[in-house]
Amino acid sequence: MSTSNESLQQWIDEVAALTRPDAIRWCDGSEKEYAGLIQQMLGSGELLELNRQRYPNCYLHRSDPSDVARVEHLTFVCTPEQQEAGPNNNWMHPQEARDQMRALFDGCMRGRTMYVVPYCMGPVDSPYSRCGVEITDSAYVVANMRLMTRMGKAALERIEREGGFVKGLHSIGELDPNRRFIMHFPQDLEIQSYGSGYGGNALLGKKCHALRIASYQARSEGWLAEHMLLVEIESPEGEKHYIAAAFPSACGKTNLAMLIPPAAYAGWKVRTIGDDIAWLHVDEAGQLRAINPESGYFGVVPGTSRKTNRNAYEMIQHDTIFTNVALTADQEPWWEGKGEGEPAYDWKGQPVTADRQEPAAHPNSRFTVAAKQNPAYSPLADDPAGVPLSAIIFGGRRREVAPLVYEAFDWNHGVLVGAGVASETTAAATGKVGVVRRDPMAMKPFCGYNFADYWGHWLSFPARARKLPKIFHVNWFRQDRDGNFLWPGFGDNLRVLRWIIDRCEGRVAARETAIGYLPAPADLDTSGLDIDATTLEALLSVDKAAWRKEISAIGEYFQEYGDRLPELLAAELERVASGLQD
Ligand code: SAT
Ligand code: MN
Repeated sequence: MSTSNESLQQWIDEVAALTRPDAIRWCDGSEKEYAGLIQQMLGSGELLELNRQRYPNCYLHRSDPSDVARVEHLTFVCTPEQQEAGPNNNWMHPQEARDQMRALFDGCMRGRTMYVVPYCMGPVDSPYSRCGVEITDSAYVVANMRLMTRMGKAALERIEREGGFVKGLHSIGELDPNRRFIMHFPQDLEIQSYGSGYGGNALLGKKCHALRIASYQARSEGWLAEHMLLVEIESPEGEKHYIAAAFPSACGKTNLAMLIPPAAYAGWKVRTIGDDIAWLHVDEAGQLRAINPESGYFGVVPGTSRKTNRNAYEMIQHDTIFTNVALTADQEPWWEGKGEGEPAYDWKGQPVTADRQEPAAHPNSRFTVAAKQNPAYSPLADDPAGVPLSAIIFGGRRREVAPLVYEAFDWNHGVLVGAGVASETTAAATGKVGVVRRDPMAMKPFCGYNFADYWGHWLSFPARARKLPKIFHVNWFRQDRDGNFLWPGFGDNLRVLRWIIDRCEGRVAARETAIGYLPAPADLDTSGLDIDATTLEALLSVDKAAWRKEISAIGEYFQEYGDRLPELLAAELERVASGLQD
């Protein structure tokens, strides 16, 4: 196979000359091709077949134990000027990065097959979608890309029609952490990733393209590429709302996107449009609309049970690739919080002992599954026009300070709310877990340019759009002194979404506070919940002293951005700070 797109053909030839693969294989995205790759990986040991009766067409992949999460310290944005990448990114000069990567890629595919994977992020017929080609020497990456993106023939046809595409070059290399880099060249719409086979490091359509490169591209083209789930909520009366929500990795985006209404909410319907990434565009009528550029989910497995997320639990019973979960004695996948079965082998394949200290499944073990397997899948995920947004929600994992929910005064204040997001770190990236860090718009690891310029871009939307969604902040993770969660979370989060929707419709009042509008306890529906007045008060109040500290911490954080920080954002911070004085 070859292509009529000359720049694509030339790039493939150059990469082949550098990496020296034994064979080159174009991927067409067909069922047959996927089946063949699975057979090949079963033969090579890259995949293990799971219990065929209980988990048909499900496979387990065990990563190299040093390669189980994104590596932020090895991820770089390579722009000519360091200031373009900003203090939020690791930076390297493009030439230096290219030289370094060239040395790594030199001859790295000897004895291997080089796969050429054309893909489209977003519905193939949507004007909002963008294409890319990933070249990789990993069959596991190809199989995952087929589940996560619209991969193959149709994508290649669009590339040949349109011309432009993002170039992503990937090799697992030697899986040596000392020879591992994920480099982005936003000006050239190019990604180079070496030495990791894991998720966001290796499936280049996801974080590398759909967030880092896309955010850069979106800025110059007037749209936004965001780390957001997309969910459709339908009331018993048939009123529909579309909500986008940004939370850091492993903070419950997938659970919220697939929420099962609690018993008290019979007749409400919640459908998933996306669980990780949203691209936001202003349409011709001036309305902000969103598409999910992905077509599958790469979700955290531990904690997924019939009780916590029945939709996710059901969708991963068949045709799923599991990565780094544990195994039962009869070859079923097992993880902490599954609620059934017992592990016999841990994620490394070692027999599990009764006195084990470590979890049997890796805390960042993942499922890869096609979105259509989700019982709550919304066909609107395939709509080229996307969905009109009613609300944008920001959130993080905070033991204290942030109330259960509050609404920003207006869009510009909402940008401050997003820019001020902080969250405890999780196992989705290597490093310490549970440390509070600033994670603006949940984009800290994913924004492809200087955050100051990114906030400026967000602040440009009132001038671009006639109808913008309202902005909210939520925190499902408040704890008491003994570490108990104050809010039940999961399905009951619909109660909070209901307040949000009522605010969008102007149906419910709110208490004005210095940080934004909060629900009066009586306006948040807690009927049937076992939650006392004191707890509710704690969830819905603003501790001024704690917030003065919070605002001053945000101010300190903003100082890293120097005079590049938009004045409007500094003014919003000032406004909130002065409201907290009295
Ligand atoms: O590894 S991924 O980046 O794909 C998942 C995540 O961290 O959100
Ligand atoms: Mn994510």
